[in-house]
Amino acid sequence: MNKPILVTRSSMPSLEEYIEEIRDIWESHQLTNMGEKHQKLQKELCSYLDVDQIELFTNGHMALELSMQAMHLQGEVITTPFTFASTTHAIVRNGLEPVFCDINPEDFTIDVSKIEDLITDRTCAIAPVHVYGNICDVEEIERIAGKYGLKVIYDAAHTFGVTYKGRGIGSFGDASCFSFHATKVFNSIEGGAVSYTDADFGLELYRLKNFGIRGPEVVDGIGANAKMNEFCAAMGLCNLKHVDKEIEKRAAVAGIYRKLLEGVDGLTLNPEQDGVKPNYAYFPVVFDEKRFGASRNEVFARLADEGIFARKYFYPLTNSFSCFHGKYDVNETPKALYVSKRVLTLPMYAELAPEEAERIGRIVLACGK
Ligand code: T4K
Repeated sequence: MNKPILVTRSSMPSLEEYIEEIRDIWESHQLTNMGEKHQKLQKELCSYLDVDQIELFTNGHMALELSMQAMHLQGEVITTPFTFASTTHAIVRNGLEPVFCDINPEDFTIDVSKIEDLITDRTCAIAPVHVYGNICDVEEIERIAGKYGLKVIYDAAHTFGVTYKGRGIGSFGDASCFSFHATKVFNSIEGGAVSYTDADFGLELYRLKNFGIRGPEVVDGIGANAKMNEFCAAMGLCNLKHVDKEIEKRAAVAGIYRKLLEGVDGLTLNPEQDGVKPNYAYFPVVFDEKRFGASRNEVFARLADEGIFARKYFYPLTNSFSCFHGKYDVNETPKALYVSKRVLTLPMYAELAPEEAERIGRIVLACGK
């Protein structure tokens, strides 16, 4: 029996490299609270992500939640339900009302042609999601936000290193929130960051992640604790050195899948977007059962029989979560509903061997007619 293959596998530096990076922590005893590693990672990430400023966090979720809080938003936020729980929860946990917009079934991001119809006098912001590394229509979102005076907070958890027209994706909108979770293209074990340009917003974010402390004897905000610690920052510093190579290896895996599955009747693959440098974060396939001859769930089960654990990211839709007690209607986002019932993300990580990717692709193919 082959070793199980999971949907992803964390990238890690060599043990020696990590030990070397954390060695001086044993001299400084600075374990957390914006130490040297934190500051260094912050600087290096600004440059890698091609953004003005960033603030580091314990995880991508706190980056999102505290970004919304730092903007002092009130009312409704237009977002999509085809995302991880985090996006919707960040809105609701801020006492804001999510208003769900449908997605484009081609690239899984917010359908910008539907945003304006959802704007009311209570709308304060748009929280679009760059899904699987695909970017939203940032230009149209900027136009709409400008016209109606709305804030834009991008969930950029999946778009580490992605650029659009040569510009870092985190430089669009008022804030872009990245995740550096173990399962992401770039990880700091757990971690996250917000990129932004407005210095006052940055100050507010900093205070929110550190108890609202302004100085040793001044606490003028009611903040949380969401600081990245030095061990996570050290992991980030190590992984950052290898991330370009990792993305290259992911591209090779995507190439193998694409060669086998592209053009097969009933299968829709992730698009290649114009002007975008991709990061190959995920490899989603949408299954049209009638044309392909097998449903998403059948392919999922067949792969599992072979010890291959693909995932149904993102099923169910967040607007169907039981925690919302039926408050939202999934039928208002029919395209998101259609995709969530049919999509499967295949295993994707740098160390996935070409022959394993080939085997996975062939098993998927064999499920069809
Ligand atoms: N917005 C979006 C759009 C997101 O996708 C996410 C996170 C966020 C916001 C929030 O960011 P964070 O607060 O998480 O930084 C995973 C991740 O936990 C989550 O970060 C991610 N999205 C989501 C899409 O996937 P699960 O529950 O599916 O993870 P889990 O534990 O089943 O892991 C998946 C596979 O990854 C495992 O089968 C093996 C591999 N793995 C996992 C871990 C934890 C490793 O190789 N190493 C590990 O340490 O949620």
